[in-house]
Amino acid sequence: MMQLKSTTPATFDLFADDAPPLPATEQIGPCSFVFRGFALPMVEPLLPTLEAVLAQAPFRNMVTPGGHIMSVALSSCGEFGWTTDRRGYKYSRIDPQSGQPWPAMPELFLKLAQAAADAAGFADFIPDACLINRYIPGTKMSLHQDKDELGLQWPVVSVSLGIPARFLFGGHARSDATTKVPLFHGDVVVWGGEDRLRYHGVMPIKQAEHAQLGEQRINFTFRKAR
Ligand code: MD6
Ligand code: FE
Repeated sequence: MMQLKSTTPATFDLFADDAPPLPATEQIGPCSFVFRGFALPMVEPLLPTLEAVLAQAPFRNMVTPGGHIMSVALSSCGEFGWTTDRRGYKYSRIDPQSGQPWPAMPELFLKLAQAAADAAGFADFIPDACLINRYIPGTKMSLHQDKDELGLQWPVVSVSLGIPARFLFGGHARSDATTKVPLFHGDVVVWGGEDRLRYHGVMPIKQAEHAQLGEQRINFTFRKAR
């Protein structure tokens, strides 16, 4: 059979100004989806809500068990927050920086996570943890699995805001091939079921500026920790 010629040149740049619109939904695994612009209808109230959370639990650069300072700054909201220090990674009810419980998860965050999980086939998702990450140009997140949660039957819902990222979605072994997924302001990725423990990461963020968020990318990841 004749092979179909691709109309996409090898050098095609998804970030170019003249790139065609991305499809509304892309399936990147048996139980994994990218929903383009899913969060856009909620962005306007989402940003001040985020500001209120960050006023209570500001971004901080945590130390990994290996002694490295993470380039991505973190905060959390919900019943549990994710922390790392020289002793290891864990979920805790208390923000070690303030000594207070993490800020409650805003209703709007919950609604967004629930709607995206539902669209991916995971009805009635009630996350108890929302990690909030800030990437500035040059920062990255190495390939890893999200496996500190007990609720592995529930998906991870990841919301991207601000400047673009190139998300890497791999397999169940660190050495497995990865798919590069461009993520833009308002995009939501959901991975669960048999894909829940797939390796993933974020390539170094390119210099860019977003009209509302400036030179940064904010990512929320919702999980069921306990
Ligand atoms: C992303 N984030 O920023 C994907 N995982 O698109 C993550 O995979 C992630 O931001 C664990 C903790 C924080 C994260
Ligand atoms: Fe992750």
